[in-house]
Amino acid sequence: MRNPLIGLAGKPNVGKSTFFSAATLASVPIANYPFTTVKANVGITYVAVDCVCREFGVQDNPVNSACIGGRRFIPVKMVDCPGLVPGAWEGRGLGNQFLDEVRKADVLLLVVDAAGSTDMDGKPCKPGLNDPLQDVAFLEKEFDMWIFQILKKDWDRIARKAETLGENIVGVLSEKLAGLQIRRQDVFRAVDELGLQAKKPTRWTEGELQNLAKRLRKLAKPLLIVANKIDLEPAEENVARLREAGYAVVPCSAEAELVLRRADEKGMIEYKPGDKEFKILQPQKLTVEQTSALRAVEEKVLKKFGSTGVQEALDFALFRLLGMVAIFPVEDVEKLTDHEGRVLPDCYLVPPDTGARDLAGMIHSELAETFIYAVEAKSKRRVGEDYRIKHRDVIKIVSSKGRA
Ligand SMILES: Nc1nc2c(ncn2[C@@H]2O[C@H](COP(=O)(O)OP(=O)(O)O)[C@@H](O)[C@H]2O)c(=O)[nH]1
Ligand SMILES: [Mg+2]
Repeated sequence: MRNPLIGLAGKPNVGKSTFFSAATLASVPIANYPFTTVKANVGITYVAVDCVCREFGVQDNPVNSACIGGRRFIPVKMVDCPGLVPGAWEGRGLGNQFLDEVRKADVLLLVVDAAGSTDMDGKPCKPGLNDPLQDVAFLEKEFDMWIFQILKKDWDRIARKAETLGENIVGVLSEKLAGLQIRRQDVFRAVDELGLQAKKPTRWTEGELQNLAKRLRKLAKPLLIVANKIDLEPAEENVARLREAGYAVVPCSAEAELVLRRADEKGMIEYKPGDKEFKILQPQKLTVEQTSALRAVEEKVLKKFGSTGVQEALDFALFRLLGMVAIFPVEDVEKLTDHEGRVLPDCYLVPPDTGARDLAGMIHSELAETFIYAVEAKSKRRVGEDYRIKHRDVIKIVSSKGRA
């Protein structure tokens, strides 16, 4: 089953790497490591859902994920992309390298310095001097121009060939854009919404190609604004301005999350990602500096914003923007166990509108072919292949083969 990839993008110095370090700090040890090769800038982070263990009143034995205080943490991959500067699409800065990383992402966390303490090129400046709204505008333009440039390359030849051979332009474009995680259904929708289906591809104007690029980017790379550095004074007003402009925004302090996770890792505090508070375990063991750093996080971030925003941003990206559905497969719907008797061992993420047979195929291709029906454990109801998997469903697949 293909797990989604979260891309961290933004200007230099806005806090992407801090966010990455905090989010990938292994506070959640998992036995069954699902990813093999991991590059330096690719890490494992977790999205969290309310586990079903409490609803069923059982003690679970998580395998592919972790259950902490009733929250189930599910691993997903995240890539920290090199910083983007204006003109990256033309190769400025680390432009090409950047775009090569972002190509594979399914959803983007656009990290901005909400305190306005970094200039357009990512150099530190006095807080409040830079406008994060302008950053968002330039970053969106970079993405759009990048896709536009790919579309435009060889366009005349491709358009002529498609017309001559009577090929469907949606198919041709989908092939061209496949490496960017742009799906055929996105291409179809974008072409349709712009009324381009009725027009010969050789007649599509440059402006129409630009609009198409923009539309495709919005469909295929949904983005969440991570308004970072909210611990600094001018940030709060900018968060409001970003929201007024219609963006999905999560206020965030990556640095605060890093402080908390490191303190938790060392056993100084008890803190679970996403929490609105933490507990100091052994106050006498903390230095004065450590205590004051923790108090600052409490006062400037947690009390004001309800959390550091790191976990919230990850969860928002996967569950709200991508509409992913968390599902617990089991073999025994009474005991909620797998074939080894482990209770609610796994939690998987599946795309929206996944059907019961699709799910069977994601678990094991053979299971889709021999699928008979499924059982939804909360209602103990038998459901057919077209049943749409719901968020936090517990599902048993029944097949003619019987699964090994
Ligand atoms: N005040 C504040 N500074 C932060 C925060 N997150 C990151 N920084 C600082 O911003 C600077 C750039 O961070 P870094 O993660 O390297 O940014 P990147 O270039 O986007 O990867 C560093 O000095 C960080 O300590 C935050 O939440 N609050
Ligand atoms: Mg960095």
